Amino acid sequence: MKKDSRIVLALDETDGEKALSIVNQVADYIDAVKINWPLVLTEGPEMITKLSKITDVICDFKVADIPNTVSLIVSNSVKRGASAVIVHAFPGEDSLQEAVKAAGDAEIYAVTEMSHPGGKTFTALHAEEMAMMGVRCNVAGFIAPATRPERIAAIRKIIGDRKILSPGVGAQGGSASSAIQAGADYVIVGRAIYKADDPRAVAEGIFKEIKAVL
Ligand code: NUP
Repeated sequence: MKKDSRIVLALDETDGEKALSIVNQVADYIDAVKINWPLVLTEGPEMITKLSKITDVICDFKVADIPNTVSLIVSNSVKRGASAVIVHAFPGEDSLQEAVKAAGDAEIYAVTEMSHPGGKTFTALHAEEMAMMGVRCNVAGFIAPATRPERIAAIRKIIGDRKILSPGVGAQGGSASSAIQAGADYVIVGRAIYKADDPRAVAEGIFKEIKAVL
């Protein structure tokens, strides 16, 4: 994945045509597209392949399962064109190891702490341990919350120069510049861009906001 705009578009728009149009409008302001179940369930997994012809695709399937099932989900996502897959860390070290193995040359990102308020109930309590485990398993990077930039900084201290992708910007109240300043490599932005009247203008605004703090 390139590291230019530092913006990953979370494409949870469920209409395939609209989704593709949004990606084309903002293509030069994003480093990758992240897709999740909403778009895959409406438009099918072919969407992974279609989007991978435009930009890098991160499959945010938050895989949380036994190692064999994790392996099947990750390897099939990569076969369809995913450059990266997001998995949960909490199923444990064997599942995470299997994800990294199944990804091959693609990347695995492990969730440390979720960005919504409920993320504080369980995930936040074990985020540091999950980050350490991710380092042992050699994941490419981690998901840490833009809604709590101090938590990005805490994860950064543990993981060295592995990557941090940070969701929660815009609709969930987090700010792109605060996340980057706290140590995120990329911000993940969904509704603030894909629901905007002018997605390109919003993407450009976030791009400028990030450039101003780099
Ligand atoms: O902790 C997380 N928070 C989060 O919002 C981990 C995630 N993967 N996400 C995803 O990021 C979420 O599923 C959605 O696809 C995107 C954020 O979208 P938005 O709040 O910017 O619309």
